[in-house]
Amino acid sequence: MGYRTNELGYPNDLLASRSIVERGNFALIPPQGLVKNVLPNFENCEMTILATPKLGAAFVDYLCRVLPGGGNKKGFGGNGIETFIYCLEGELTVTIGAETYELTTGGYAYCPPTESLKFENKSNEKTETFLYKKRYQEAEGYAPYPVTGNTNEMDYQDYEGMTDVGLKDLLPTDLNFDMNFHILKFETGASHGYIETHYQEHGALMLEGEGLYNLDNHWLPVREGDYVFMGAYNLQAGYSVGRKGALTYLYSKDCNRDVE
Ligand code: UGY
Ligand code: MN
Repeated sequence: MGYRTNELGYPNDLLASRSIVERGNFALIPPQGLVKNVLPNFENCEMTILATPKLGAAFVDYLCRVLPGGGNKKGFGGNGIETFIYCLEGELTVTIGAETYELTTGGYAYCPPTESLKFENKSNEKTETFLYKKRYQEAEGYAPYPVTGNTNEMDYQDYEGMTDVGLKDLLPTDLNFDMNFHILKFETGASHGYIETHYQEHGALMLEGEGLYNLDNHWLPVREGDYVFMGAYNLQAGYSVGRKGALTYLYSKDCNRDVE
């Protein structure tokens, strides 16, 4: 009948949804609640808009499914807007200025605000990506530059002294950058060491596993595929529980700047 069904065969989330939206503070958006959009310059791309300023975020996050032959050839961002793309699954050819990069699963590219991000799926399979844009917050004497890498080729560092929580920094941590992307991995049973309360915002995509997430002192179940927005000063902590292995997520965090 065209219903999206869950693993038990019931229609998804018609009677209740796990989505919670506390505008300006936090939101939990499971994949069952997401819709697809068409946006200018994204050809043969299925776009899903996640956090935006309407939710209280200073950035915009998207899921972007790039169909074979699809992409953004005119360019995304530039004119003061920095952008970032993460390849969740598949292959993507990315161009920033005169340089071209071939991304595979786990690959990513940061495009500074002076350039626009162009990309194309030259493969025969769809490519799943996560996209981000934000107005770059300038600081005299500093300028960011293009960065690419692949998280599958990076090692985890112990997070805040805990051996069962690992962190990958995707961008350099120097003052040229006003934000960073990270991957955080909690082994089953691991959690943040405390409930964070900070000025910086996050958009987080759960990549694998399941657990509980404290959002403003509500402990909410989260699992692979869920998207979480954490606004400024939102109380927050992750706790990996369940049978699906480590809870891992990709997230952005503004850094190296305060309010202008
Ligand atoms: O760095 C952070 O603020 C990060 N640990 N926050 C989070 O995962 N919610
Ligand atoms: Mn945090």
